Formats: sequence, C-alpha cells, structure tokens
Amino acid sequence: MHEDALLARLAALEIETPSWGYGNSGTRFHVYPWPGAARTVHERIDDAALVNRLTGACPSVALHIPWDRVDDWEALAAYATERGIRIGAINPNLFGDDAYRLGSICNPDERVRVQALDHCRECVEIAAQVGSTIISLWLADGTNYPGQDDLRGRHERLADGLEALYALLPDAMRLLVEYKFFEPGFYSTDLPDWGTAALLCRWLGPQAQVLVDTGHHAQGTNIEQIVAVLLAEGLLGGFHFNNRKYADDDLIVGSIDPFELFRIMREIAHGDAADVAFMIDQSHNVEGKIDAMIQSVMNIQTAYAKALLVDEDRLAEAHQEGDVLGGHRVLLEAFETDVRPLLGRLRSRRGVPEDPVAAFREGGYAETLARERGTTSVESAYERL
Ligand code: RM4
Ligand code: MN
Ligand code: MN
Repeated sequence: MHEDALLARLAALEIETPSWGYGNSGTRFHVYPWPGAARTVHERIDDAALVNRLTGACPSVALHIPWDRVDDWEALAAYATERGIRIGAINPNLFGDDAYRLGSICNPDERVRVQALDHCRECVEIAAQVGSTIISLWLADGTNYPGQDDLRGRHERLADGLEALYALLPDAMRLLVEYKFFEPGFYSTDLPDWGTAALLCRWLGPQAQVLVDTGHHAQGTNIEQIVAVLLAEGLLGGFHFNNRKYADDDLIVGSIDPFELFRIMREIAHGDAADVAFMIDQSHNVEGKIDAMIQSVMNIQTAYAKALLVDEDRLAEAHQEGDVLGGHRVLLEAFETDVRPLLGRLRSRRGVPEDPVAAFREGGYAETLARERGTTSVESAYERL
C-alpha cells in the first residue's frame, strides 16, 4: 500500500476510551487510590479529552450509567464538545443493584425484569440526548449452581428482554450485545459466547450486532477467527479492547500478547470494518490511568499499522499454492516490521506528539492533576470494580 493510503487508513482508526478507566479501580482485594485519578464524570471527560489531544485518535468517551449519571445530559454533551470530544457508547449497568442477585432481564422475578428494562429505557433516552448512537449491553446474568434455575427459561427471558429493548431503539441507534463466558456467574452465563450473541442479534434485526471483548473468552480461543466470521456475516458491531493473562484481567491492550492483537487487527484490516466501534474496556489497578490508556491506544495503532502492511497479494498466492509456511511468513514479515517511524509521521501530520505516552509523562500532567485533585479515598461501588 502506498504511504499516503496507509496514513489515510491509519488516520481513520478512531478509538473510544471508557470513562471508567480514568477513575480509581481495583480488584476485590483492594483498591489503591491513585493521586490525581478522576473523581467525577466531568473529570473523566477531561481525561478522555486529554488522551484525545495527545493521540489525535480518541474523539469519544463511553459512559456507564449510573456511574456517570448527571441531571442535565445536554449540558454534559456540551461539556464534552467544548473539550473536543463527544459522548460515545452508553453502557447500561444491570449488575450494580441488590435486586439483580439472580439476574436482570433473565431474572425469574418479573418485577426485576421490569426494573432492568426501565433502566435500559433510561439509557436509550440518555443516548438520544447526548447524541450517541450506541447502546452497549453487557449482562452479568447467569447462575452459580446446576439446578439454580432453568437454562431454557432463562434463555427465553433473555430473548424477550432483548426484544423489548430492541423495540425502544430509535432508527439510527444500534444495540451492541457483549458476551462473556463466565463471571460473575460461575456455572452458567446467559450470554456466554459469540454464537449465542450472534443468534440473538440476527433474530432481533439489523440494529443489533455483536460486541467482542477480547478478555471474555476461554483460554486458547481463536478470537481473530470469531472476528473474521462476524465481519463476514455483517454482525461485528464493536470491540472492547484490553488484554489478559488468565481471566477478564482488563490489562493494557497488547501488553501480554501483541501477536494476538496483530492477528485480530489483520482481520479488521482485511474485512469491511467501516461500522465497527473500536472501544477500550480497561481498568487500572496498580498503574496510572491516563498514560496506561494512551499506551493502549498506541498499541492498537501499532498492531493496525502492521496489519495494513500484510502483503495480501502474496498471501493469496501462498493460499492458492498451498504454501503453508509461505503464508505464515507473509504475516510474520508484517508483524516484525518496525512501524514506529510510520506512526511518527502520522502523528506529526496530525500535530500530536510522536510518542504520546512520553509526552504525558514528561509534560507534568500527572503532577498537575495530583495537585488539583489530590488522592481520594475509595468508597463507591464504582471505584471498587
Ligand atoms: C464487564 C464487561 C463490560 C464492562 C464491565 C465493567 O466485564 O467487560 O463491558 O462494562 O465489565
Ligand atoms: Mn467489556
Ligand atoms: Mn469485561
């Protein structure tokens, strides 16, 4: 690919960052407060805007309701606009309420299902008010023990609940359905895998698509194949990027397995991903928030740049000739290319620093934020996540 075309494809890659990645978060063992971590939704938007200023690649921020709830949504959208970003996906929260012990839209108790749907309705209204076109739904619904509930009954309630939610969507809004194979349920999860999500999305209609969170699979799952198939079927709606070693670890994207990230980005580069919402879903337990987020953005860009360098003609030839190693080497050649100079040129054309993480770390931002915001004690449920 010619350099200009390459730079244009790279420039078109927009990555949404999550508001919940900017506040204090931790494990169930402890949350270590980080000096200067964002305390309010306005500060979380400020931090997302800073990431966008330093990278030029993150023009939107995802919100989680009720963690980011405000009284005046139009004012919040204006606040984001003034800082050069917009509000992206609205994430309903169907796990942070005592009522959801046995699930939300799959709960055997109809009153709880109604509560869950009311919350989804509120989220659709919020999305409309802030100008967002995406509802990003992850369900914590599931069971812990065989016999706890009827699996088919739960599936029927799931389908009914999603159908009711789908009916609430205005024309231009999409429902992204996120699956996860375990946790918090340890025996069954009502939306455990991409197949179940795809089945339901196809049944719901064209405004429903699957969201792939890279941390939501069993060890060894071939995620890039899932991406390839969903793209081929027009069912890939969005991504939650993060990385993991063992479970849903939400670590910096590409920090553990950059080759897997490259393989995923290669499928994206190769397919029609124009409508895919690229989002980060990451939380930071022992590290700073903002530079970790920027590192993730850079790692995604690096993997994508390498993916765009794959010599597709030579690869197709190798496939035709049955040249197994030849095809593999075409991928390796792209993966091993040093794309830092290319990305440096992309960033200088955009007027952002060539190394945005270094710019953050050397720019005194962390110190200023720590001075302005101090170190907050960690009390809210949100900050315990
Ligand atoms: C879940 C899932 C959701 C995220 C919550 C906080 O594991 O990844 O996308 O919003 O965590
Ligand atoms: Mn996620
Ligand atoms: Mn997750």
